Amino acid sequence: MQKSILIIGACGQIGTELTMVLRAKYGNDSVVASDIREGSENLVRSGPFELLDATNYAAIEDVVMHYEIEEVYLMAAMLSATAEKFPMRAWNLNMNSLFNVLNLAKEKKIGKIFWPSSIAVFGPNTPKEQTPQHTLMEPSTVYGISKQSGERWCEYYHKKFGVDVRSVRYPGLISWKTLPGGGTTDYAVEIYHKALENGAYDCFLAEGTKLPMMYMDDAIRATISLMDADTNKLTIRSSYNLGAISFAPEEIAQSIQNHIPAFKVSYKPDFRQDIADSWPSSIDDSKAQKDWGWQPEFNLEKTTREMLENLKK
Ligand code: AKB
Repeated sequence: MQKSILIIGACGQIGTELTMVLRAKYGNDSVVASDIREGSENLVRSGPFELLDATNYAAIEDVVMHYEIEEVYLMAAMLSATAEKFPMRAWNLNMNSLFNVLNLAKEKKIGKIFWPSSIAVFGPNTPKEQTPQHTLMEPSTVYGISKQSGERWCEYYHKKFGVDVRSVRYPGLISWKTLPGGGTTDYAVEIYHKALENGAYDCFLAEGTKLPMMYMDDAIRATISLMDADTNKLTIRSSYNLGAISFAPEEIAQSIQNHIPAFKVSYKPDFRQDIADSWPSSIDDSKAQKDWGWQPEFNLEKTTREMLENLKK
């Protein structure tokens, strides 16, 4: 099936892989990648690419009209750790970019939106284990507040204006193709790079900090499955809980030591510890399983094998 797709924030950790998977699925010319800066050569050269500021409504509208875009994946965002340093910039980027695409859909200029939320919508008073879909949410970070507000707006635009917006609450994402930037869960990517480069890693989170995580292939599959799902089956228009694996730094370290026995980890928690402490340890994603058949395929061992094999190359 042919359709015209725009990815905003295509050069980031998720956007880079999502663009290539969607190009393989729908054809290179059907998937327009855009970002505020150029990304990898492969991404920029393999199909249409536009320099685009996600906060500029007129610029997005121009691209949408020019390419006759039907679906938008809005992947541009400032993540948790950076957002604590630049609260107003984070709020402006995370909220204005969302309003831009919601309003384009309200005006029927685009048909369907994917917008990523995060486990950061939960806060210190949320039940930590098997965090339910519907529960107490009092996020204590700038990023979490923006994502929770975004969820409310998505649901509102769906109910009030019939906007077809779909979303998941991503856990920490682990990938080898593109580095994450400015998140609290970034340690779970850095640790593999450092294990191979130096045989040692200074972890910025403390032992015992168990967080929900996911290998990127699972995250991309979840995103596309949700976008392909029958609209009548979707019961959540804020954002779906999405789970895969949960581990603490010493557990990922152990899984690396199974391959690199001499690998050493030390723990030097910094300001990101408070952010991590406010987030869940594991996620109940039964709604996503029931509504659109979500099932993860990567456990920690499989993730570690993939990461080490690919990074070694
Ligand atoms: C972050 O750490 O900020 C992100 C997230 C969990 O949304 N990876």
